[in-house]
Amino acid sequence: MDRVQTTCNYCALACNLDFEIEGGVIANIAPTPGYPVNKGKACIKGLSLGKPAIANEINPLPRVRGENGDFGSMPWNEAFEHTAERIKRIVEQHGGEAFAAISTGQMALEEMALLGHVARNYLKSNVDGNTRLCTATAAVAHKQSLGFDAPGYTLKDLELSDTIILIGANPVVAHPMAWERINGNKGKKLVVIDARKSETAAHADYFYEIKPKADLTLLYTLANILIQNDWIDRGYVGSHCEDFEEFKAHVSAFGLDSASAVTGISAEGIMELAELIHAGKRVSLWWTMGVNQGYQAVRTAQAILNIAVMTGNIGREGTGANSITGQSNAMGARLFSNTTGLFGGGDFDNPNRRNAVCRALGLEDGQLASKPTIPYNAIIEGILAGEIKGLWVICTNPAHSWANNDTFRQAMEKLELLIVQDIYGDTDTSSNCGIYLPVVPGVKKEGTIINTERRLSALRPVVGRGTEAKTDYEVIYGIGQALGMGDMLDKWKTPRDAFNLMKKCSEGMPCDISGIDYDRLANSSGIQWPFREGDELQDDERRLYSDGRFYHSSGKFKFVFEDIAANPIEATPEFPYMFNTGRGFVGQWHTQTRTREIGLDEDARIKEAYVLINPQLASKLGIEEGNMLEVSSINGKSAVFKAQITENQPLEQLFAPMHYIETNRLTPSIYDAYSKEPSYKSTPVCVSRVTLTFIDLEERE
Ligand SMILES: Nc1nc2c(c(=O)[nH]1)N[C@H]1C(S)=C(S)[C@@H](COP(=O)(O)OP(=O)(O)OC[C@H]3O[C@@H](n4cnc5c(=O)[nH]c(N)nc54)[C@H](O)[C@@H]3O)O[C@H]1N2
Ligand SMILES: Nc1nc2c(c(=O)[nH]1)N[C@H]1C(S)=C(S)[C@@H](COP(=O)(O)OP(=O)(O)OC[C@H]3O[C@@H](n4cnc5c(=O)[nH]c(N)nc54)[C@H](O)[C@@H]3O)O[C@H]1N2
Ligand code: SF4
Ligand SMILES: [Mo]
Repeated sequence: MDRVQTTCNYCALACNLDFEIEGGVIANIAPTPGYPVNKGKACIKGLSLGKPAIANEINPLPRVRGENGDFGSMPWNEAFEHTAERIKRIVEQHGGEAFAAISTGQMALEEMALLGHVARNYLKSNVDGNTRLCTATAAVAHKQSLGFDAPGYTLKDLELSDTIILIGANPVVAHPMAWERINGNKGKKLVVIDARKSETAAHADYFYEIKPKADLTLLYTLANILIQNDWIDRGYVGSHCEDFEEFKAHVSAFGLDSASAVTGISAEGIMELAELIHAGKRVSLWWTMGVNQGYQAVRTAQAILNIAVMTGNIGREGTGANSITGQSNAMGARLFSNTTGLFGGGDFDNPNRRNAVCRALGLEDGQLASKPTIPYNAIIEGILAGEIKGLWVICTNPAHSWANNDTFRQAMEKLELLIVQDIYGDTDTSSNCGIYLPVVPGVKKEGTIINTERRLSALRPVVGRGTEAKTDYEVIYGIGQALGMGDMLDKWKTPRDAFNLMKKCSEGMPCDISGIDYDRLANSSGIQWPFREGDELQDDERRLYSDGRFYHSSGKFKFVFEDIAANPIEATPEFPYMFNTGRGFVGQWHTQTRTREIGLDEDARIKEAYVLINPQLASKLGIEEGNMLEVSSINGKSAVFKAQITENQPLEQLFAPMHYIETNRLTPSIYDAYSKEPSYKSTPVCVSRVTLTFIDLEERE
C-alpha cells in the first residue's frame, strides 16, 4: 500500500490528507498526523475527496458545440487549435480586451500564474477571479491599511487568544478545522457578532445579533469608547501608526444611543463588548463573508484592523485583526495571478517592480500586462454591452454563484465564445458553453496552495490518470502554444517551472517565497511566507508584525476610515425583509458540483432550495414548516424556497444557503466601492406562500 500526502483543495484551511493507494485506487483517506493546520483531523469534504476523483474519466476529450447546437468530442490538439483560433479571431478584430477570463481560488498557484501569463501578458485580456466574490475586500483593506496584502496571523493564534471575536464568520460550518482549534482553547471567551444566530453563535459566550450591515457603526462606536476611556495602547499608536488623530476625531461623533438604534444591540451590550476588548490580554478579531460582502465592506474590515492595532492587539500571540479566506488557494490567487497586481505583488505602474518581474520571467516590458484587470462586474457589464465577446471560465460556476445571476445567464447568451474548463460538463455554466475543456480534479494533479495563514503546501497526484486526461496546467499551456506564444512559454513547461518563476518574482517582496523548494514542500508541514532564500525554519507557526513595522514606506499602520454610507438598497414597505445568504452545512460546497458526490451528505442534504424563517414572521404570513414560499427581491426577480422555521432567525430576516441556484436569483448588483465585491448578504425582499403551481410560476416569468 502506498501513502501519498496531499492538500485538501476545498476550504481555505488547506488541511493535509494521507491517501492510501492500493492497486492504483484510493483505499483510504486520513488526516495527515501532526500537520500543523488540521492536527490529525479533517472534515467530511476532505475525507470524501476520492469521489470527485473519477470526474471526466469516461470521456476526457474536449467537447465543441456544432452548428446544430449539439456537442461533439474533439481530440485535444485539434481542440487547442480550434479554441486558439476563435480567441485570436476576437482579439485580432476587437483587441485583447474583447476577450476575458474568470478564474478561481481553487486552482493551484502555478495554474493561476500560467493563466495570468497567457491571458494577461500575452493576450492583454482581463482576468478576474471568484476571489472577487470572496476576499477582494480583505485584500484591498490590507493593502490600504497595512501597506501590503499581508494577513499577519497564524492559526495557532486561535489557541493562544483569551478573547476571540468572530465577526460575520461561521467556522462551525465554513472552517471546521479552525473551529476545532477554537473549541480546543478552553480558557477563552468566545464572542460572536452575526446578523443571525448561526451554528457558531449558538456556541458563543457572548452573542451580539447585529442588524445587517450595521457593523461599521458598531466598530466606530467601540473605537470611540475605547479612546474615550483611554483603553488604548498610546505608546504603540504613537510609534507605529499614522492618521490616528484624524481617526479619533472621526469616531468621536459615534455615541452609544444612536449606535444602539442602528445596530439593534443595546447600549449595555455595546459597552460590554468594549469592556471585553479592554479586559482581554490577547484579543483576536476574525472576520469572513459577513464583513467582506457588503456595500461598505473595505471600510468595515479596516475598522476591525483599527481596533486591533489601537489596542496593541497585533503581532503578538493570540491577537490580530484576522481575515479568514474562503477557498483553498485564495491567497495564492491574490498574490500570484497577475490580475490586480504583478506576480508577487506590486502595482503595474511601479517601474521597479515591472523591471524585477520582467527580469524574473525573461520578458521585455511590453510583454508584461500594463495595468490591473477590470473587476468581475465590469467584465459581465462589458459582455452585456457587447464589448467583450469571448470568455474563458476556469474552475468556477458563475451561472450559479454570481450576484443577481440572471445577468450572467444573459451574458452567456450574448457571448460569441464561451469556453468552460471544469471537472464536470454538467454545471450550470459548463452545460451552456460553446467549448468544454474537461480536466482532472485536484487529487490527480500537482502544484502549490497557499492557505489562510500564508502557508504553502503541496498538491500531489494521489492516483494516475488516463492518457487523454489533462490537468488545468496542461490545458492552459496547450492553448498558450496554439495561440502562438512560442518562446514566451519556454520557461513555463511544468508546474515546477512556474513555481520557480514565482519564487524569483517574489524576491524582496513581503510574500517572498524564494527559500521554498518545490520538491521539499511535498510530505512537509508546509511553510508560511515569507520564507527567503537562506532562511532556516525555526517555528512552523509564524506571525507577522511582531516588530511593529508595516509595509507602507513609512513603516507605519494607517488608520483608514470614512463616513457611514447610506445603504443603497434599504428595506421598503414593499420589500420589508432582509435576505441573508451564506453556507448551509459542512458537507455542502458552493454550487454543489463536487459535494453532490459525497454519499453521506447526498443522503442527508436537503435537495430543494430552502430558506430559514422566524416563527413569528411565519405565523404572521400564514406559513408553516415545509410550505413553499415565493421570495421576491428588490432586484425584480422571484424564486421559490421551502420554509424552515427556526427561532435562530431574526424576525425580519430570511437566510438562504448559497448552494442553491435560486438564492442568487435574488441578490442585487451592488458592490463595495473599493473592492467591487458583491453585497450578497442583505437584499430587501417580500415573501408570500406559494399558491400557484411551479408550472404557473415558470410561465409567469
Ligand atoms: N461547508 C462549506 N465550507 C466553506 C464553503 C462552503 O461552500 N461550504 N465555502 C468556503 C468559502 S469560499 C468561504 S468564502 C467561506 C465563508 O465562510 P463564512 O463567511 O464563515 O460563511 P457565510 O455563511 O458566507 O457567512 C458568515 C456569516 O456572516 C453572517 N452575516 C451576514 N450579514 C452580516 C452582517 O451584516 N454582519 C455580520 N456581523 N454578520 C453577517 C451570516 O449570517 C453568516 O452566519 O467558507 C468556506 N468554507
Ligand atoms: N448568495 C451568495 N452567493 C455567493 C456567496 C455567498 O455567500 N452568498 N459566496 C461567494 C463566494 S465567497 C464564493 S468563493 C463563490 C464560489 O462560487 P464558485 O466558484 O462558482 O463555486 P464552486 O462550486 O466552488 O465552483 C467551482 C467550479 O470548479 C469546478 N472544479 C473543481 N475542481 C476543479 C479543478 O481542479 N479544475 C477545474 N477547472 N474546475 C474544477 C467545480 O466543478 C465547479 O464547477 O460564490 C460566491 N457566491
Ligand atoms: S476543513 Fe477545509 S481544508 Fe480541512 S478537510 Fe475540511 S474542507 Fe478540507
Ligand atoms: Mo469564498
